[in-house]
Formats: sequence, structure tokens, C-alpha cells
Amino acid sequence: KVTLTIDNIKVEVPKDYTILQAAKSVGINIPTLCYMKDVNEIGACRVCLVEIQGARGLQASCVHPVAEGMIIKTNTKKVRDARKSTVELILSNHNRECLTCFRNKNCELQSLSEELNITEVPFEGAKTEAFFDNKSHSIVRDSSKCILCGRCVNVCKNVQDIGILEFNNRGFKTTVGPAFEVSMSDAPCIYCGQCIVACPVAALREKEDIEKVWEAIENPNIHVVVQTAPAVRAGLGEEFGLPIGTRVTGKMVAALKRLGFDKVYDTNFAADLTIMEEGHELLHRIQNGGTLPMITSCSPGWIRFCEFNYPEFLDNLSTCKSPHQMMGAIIKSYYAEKNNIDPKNIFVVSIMPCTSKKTESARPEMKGNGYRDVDAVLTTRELGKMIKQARIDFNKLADEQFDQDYLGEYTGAGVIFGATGGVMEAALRTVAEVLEGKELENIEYNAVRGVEGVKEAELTLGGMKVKIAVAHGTAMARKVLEMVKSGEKEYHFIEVMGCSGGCVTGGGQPQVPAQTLMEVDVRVERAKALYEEDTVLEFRKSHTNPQIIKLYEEFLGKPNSHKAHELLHTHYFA
Ligand code: HC0
Ligand code: SF4
Repeated sequence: KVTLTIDNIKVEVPKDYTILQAAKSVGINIPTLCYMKDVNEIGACRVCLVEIQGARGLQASCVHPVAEGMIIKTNTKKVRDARKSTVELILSNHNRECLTCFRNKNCELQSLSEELNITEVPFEGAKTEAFFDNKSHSIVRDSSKCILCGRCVNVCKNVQDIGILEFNNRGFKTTVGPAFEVSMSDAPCIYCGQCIVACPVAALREKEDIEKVWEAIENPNIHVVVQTAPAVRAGLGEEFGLPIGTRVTGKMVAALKRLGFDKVYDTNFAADLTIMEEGHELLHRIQNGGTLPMITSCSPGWIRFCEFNYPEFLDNLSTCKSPHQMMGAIIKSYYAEKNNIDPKNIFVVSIMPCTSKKTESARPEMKGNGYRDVDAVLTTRELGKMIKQARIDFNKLADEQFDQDYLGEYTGAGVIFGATGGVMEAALRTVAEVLEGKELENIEYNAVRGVEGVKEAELTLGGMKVKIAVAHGTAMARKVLEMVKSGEKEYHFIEVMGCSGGCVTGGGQPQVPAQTLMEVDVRVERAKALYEEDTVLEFRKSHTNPQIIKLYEEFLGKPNSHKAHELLHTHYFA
């Protein structure tokens, strides 16, 4: 430990702390811009400058280590002036159309500029040539908003181990984007959107589909069915100022009903359906010498990663579509039949914590019944915007329930899909009972919970040893695949989610300012909301969902039946 003085306060901290961390530990919040904990600690933007007694010039506190006896001032005129000039300089080369900006009122640069009391930009000059790319279904890049902080670059490179984004050119001509400024859609981008979540401004954002959805809602001839992913309930509240991890299931349903959707369902129903299909696929592969390890296929970012980087593992992927695609296919077949609606007049909207699902839903093979399974995908943030557009007072809404007919029931197993390890746990709850041939008491699998990058366990189920692994974030997926490839590890079943933390921290979830990320592990807080919902539900195992049982009886036959294959399974491309 070392002792130092910050703004006349004595502080004792571990000796590997930076000044920024030391200050935070006593409630002194030094402003930052490029800094992002564990992701981007490069001291590039120089907003976090402080004065260190005896040192020459001001120092970037986010990279400067503490030392015994240091005396630091974080808020002198010299410091404030330097920070102000730094931000003014950034603003001088920034597209400052804040009023019409995608991130208006949700921008770290805007907040900083307000805080530093910047009321004009003294140096107005040439601007760096800007690039605009909206070719993909998922991500839009607008370099006129980019401040070259490097947060996206390092998320993509270090957390995802992909490296699509980089600093191009030098000096005044520097931009951040794919090499040679190609479109993201011409680079092996997996559309995970982690770069969007890291971006402090509006240089990267999702491709918005809100207007399409309003149009469908307003068309009296179209029956619009909406479904919400498990993780959305754990994030949406943040769009309305609620604390991170607040579970807003009931308010979300109420808001969707007010927006005018004809039916409001939970993707969790289809998560249960996925477990039936995927669980039986696994059993079949184990019992019949099929390709192992089987790997989950519900995260479309992960699927793209596998297609681009590990084509030799495509046969290992479960052939199951992701739950929301299954839901779409069931809505346009079973549900359409039940309600006597022509599927061509049904419009399915998925509210997802994910940007990659926009591209997934547009894949040509995602047409179970001849029609697109899912017609539009909105992120959690886009839903937040729609609710604001409709001037619904979200926080005052009374809880409402999902529609209950045919596809309305869901289990705790479905809910936990949204956190890393959740799909594995849900599958185990079902597979274990099938193998043991009896109902099991203990259904919580703590070995697969939590935010460790790779989780492993060996279980004995019905006398059989089953080895499993869970990876989240594609860097961790790569690590596991490499171990399997080299023969170092053997597994029967692997869960992979493209984003660190799983869907709760997907690329479509509310952006959390980097300053907050210093204090909260968002992955943990949002996951808690899901595990909590799991414990209060009547049914907690997918195969006990009465409406799933009925769906098989009335329509699909058995898991992995011919009809199930047609509607609910897919294939992959190298
Ligand atoms: Fe997920 Fe899903 S759980 S991918 O993590 O499997 O996005 O939340 O909707 O489809 O159910 C995301 C979340 C989903 C799907 C489900 C799965
Ligand atoms: Fe990288 Fe994911 Fe962003 Fe694509 S979406 S550039 S893979 S972080």
C-alpha cells in the first residue's frame, strides 16, 4: 500500500493503482474521455490531467501510477484550463450538430463540454475528411462524430480478439474505421456492437429500424406481434434513469401494449423451445456418435465469428435457430393457424439486446414457413426511443402481463438465457432429467454462473460423464476452440455467447458511461435481475412448460421431428 494526498485528502491505496483509481476511491471523480476500464487505458485524450507537486507539466491520471507521498491537485485553475482547451480542440474538428445527433443527451463529449462550461469553440478550421457507412443491416459508422479515443478499437481488438477497427492514416488525416475505409459489411465484422457500446459519442450506432415498425403498427391490415429477449428486461429501465440491473418486465409489457402492438410475447417461450430441440440434438449426438462437442448457436455474432474464423467447427454448431427466429417461425405457422390469420399479413418484431440479430433476421435461410421469420429487430435502445417518442411515462406504468394464449408461458430456464452460462444451465435442467429419468431437486448449476471468461464443469448425469464449457466474448470463444483443436481439452457441450457477460451486455443494450463502469460490473448487476426472475416463476425447466408440451402435441410432434427441422433448424456457411 502507498499513502498519498489528493486535494488535501489522505488516501491509502494498493501500489498498483493509478491516480485516477486512487481519486475515485475517495469519491473524487476526475473527468475522462478516452479511458475505459480494462479496455482502453492509454492516456491519449488528456482530459484526466492533474497536477502532481514537483512534476513538470500536467499528467494523465488514468495511466500515471501512484507513489508514496505524492501530493496531487485535481481541480486547480491550471488543470481546468488545460482540460477545457483539450476539449475545445476536440470540438473544433467534430461535427457538432448536437440537436440532431443520434446520441443527443446521451453523449460523453456533450456532458463534458457542458461540465467544463464550454460556450464557444475558439479555433474553427478545416475538418478531417469524414466517412459514412450504413451498408450493413446492423451498424452505422459516421466518422464526422469520431473523436479518435480508441475505445472501439481496443474493444474489438482485445475483448473480442477481432480487430476490425483501427487507426487509419496519420496526423490530421487520422480516422478510426476498418482498414482502407471499407464498409463494415465488407470486413469480417460480426456486428456484435461492442464497439457501439464503447463509443462515447455517435460515431458508431445501430442501423435504426424504428420507422418500419411504426409503419407496420399503423397499418390496419397487418397483425404485429412483438417479442422481447430475456436480457431486455434487465436493461431497458436504464433508458429511463432506473438503476443498473432494475428488472422492468411488467412495465416493458405495459409500454409495448400502449405502443400498439397487437400481441406481446416473450422470446423466453422460444428459449424453452430451443432447449427442447437443442437438448435432444445433444442427446442424439452423444448416443449416436455425432459430431462433438456440440456448440450453442443462439448468438449470431458468435455464429459469424465461427463462419469467418473457424469453418472447421461449423458441424459442431447446433443446427437450432436462435430462439427469436424460432419464435418468428412458430408465429407464422402454428400461431397463424390457431388464429386464422394469413402469415403474409403478420409482422414479427423482435426487441433484442443485440445488433447482430438485425443481420441474422435478414439471412435468406431464415424463412421457416416461406416467410421471413422475423421482419424487424429493434435494440433495447431503440425500444427506449419509441417509448419516449410516444411520450409514455415509463416509470409510472403499472405492471402488465405478456399475452397468455398459445405462446405466452415461459420458464425460469428461458429467462436465464440472457446471462452467460444461462443457456447451458437451462439445457442441463432438461438434459439431466431426461438422462436420470426422474425429476431432480437441485436445478441450479452454480459452476456455469458468473463472469469468469471460460467456465468448465464435469457432471455425472444418469451414470454418464458430461464435460461442458461456457465462453463469452469471442476472445474467450477462440481460447476454448483452440484448446479443443489442439486436443488439450475435450467437451461434450459448449455454450458460446458473442459478448462478454452474454446478452445482458449485448451491443444493443443501453450505453453506460465509462465513469460508471469504473464502479459497477454491469454484467453482474443485469444478470442478477434475470436470476431473480428465474426463482419467482412457477415453472423453471423448459420441458415442464405446459404450452411447449402442447405445441409438440398439437403441431410439431417430437423434438427434432421433420416439421421441427423445417421450421426451427438452419445451416451455416463458410
Ligand atoms: Fe439473447 Fe437469445 S438469450 S441470444 O443471449 O439463445 O440477443 O437476451 O434473445 O434469440 O431467448 C440476445 C438475450 C436472446 C435469442 C433467447 C438465445
Ligand atoms: Fe468489432 Fe464487433 Fe464492432 Fe464489428 S461490431 S467492429 S466485430 S466490435
